[in-house]
Amino acid sequence: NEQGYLDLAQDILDNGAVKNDRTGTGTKSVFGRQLRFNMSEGFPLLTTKRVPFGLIKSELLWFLKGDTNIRFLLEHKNHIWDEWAFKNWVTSSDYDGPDMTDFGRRSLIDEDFKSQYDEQHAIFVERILNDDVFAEKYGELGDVYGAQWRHWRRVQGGFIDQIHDVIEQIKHNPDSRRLIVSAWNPEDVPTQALPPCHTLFQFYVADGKLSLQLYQRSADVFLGVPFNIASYALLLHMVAAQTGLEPGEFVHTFGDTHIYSNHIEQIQKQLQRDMKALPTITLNPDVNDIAEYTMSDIKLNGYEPHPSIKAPVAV
Ligand code: THF
Repeated sequence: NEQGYLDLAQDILDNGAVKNDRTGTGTKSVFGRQLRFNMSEGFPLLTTKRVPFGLIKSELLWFLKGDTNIRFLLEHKNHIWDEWAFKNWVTSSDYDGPDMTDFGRRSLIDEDFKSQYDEQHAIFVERILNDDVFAEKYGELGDVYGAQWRHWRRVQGGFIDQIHDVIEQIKHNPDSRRLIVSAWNPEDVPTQALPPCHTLFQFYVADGKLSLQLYQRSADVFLGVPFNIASYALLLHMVAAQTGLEPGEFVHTFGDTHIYSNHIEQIQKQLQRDMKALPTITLNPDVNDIAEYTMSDIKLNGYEPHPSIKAPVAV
């Protein structure tokens, strides 16, 4: 539950090892932790800061459609994956604007650079939305979750639709211990810009209830994890609805569990707040294909959190 999240953050602040990381930001981290969320207690969207649920919905719909192009996200005003597509654009030979090397870090420390970056980013977003050829080339993230979940490339040719297959297995073989969706492909990892953080998840059925456990190899506790908890809890609700089961527990298992050095003040502020009652969620019961949910088919009720707390995302 939410107290578990807050305790995890405090544990990292108190006991975490200081390490450097891929992004050069620096983190405090612990290894191997677990949180559990029982869906009967409410929908696990944090209340100690506002978490933008619309962005979580549109991102999950995007994954479930098997879409890997950020255009769909931009059409929903969702910018959480922009940096990764923007990086491909500004390092390509087609880009002839100002130098954007290391834009994530530089825009935090250099105001003039930040305004150049904001301008180039706005141009990029406009082009993805309005120029089909450009969008196809530079909006594409390639082998992210949508591809791994819905069209995993087979060595012999053709594709595997892991989401379709796991839903069929839950319906027809609920006692199976192989109800797994994997996003980790060792063959692809060396060439991936961002190898999947949500490496693998497994379903479990007992007493008419469906549970889901995620193994997350790398977890950005302040920015990413609140999104990740809500996203997999929503996925659990959707798969339960599609298989005629009640949502049970979401079990969130973590590998490298870290707080970025530029998120410390923000998490300390959050830790001083009191939790409020959790919201609930309602899905349109008439949807009978998991890829067919739209934004308005998913309703969040009674969410009254503390205000949001802003922090920079490490790229
Ligand atoms: N990279 C890093 N460093 N952290 C991550 O959490 C992360 N993700 C995804 C891929 N790479 C990652 C992207 N998910 C936000 C939230 C989730 C993201 C990326 C960014 C974010 O900035 N959230 C803000 C609100 C943003 C807004 O309003 O537009 C927030 O306050 O919550 C791991 O899944």
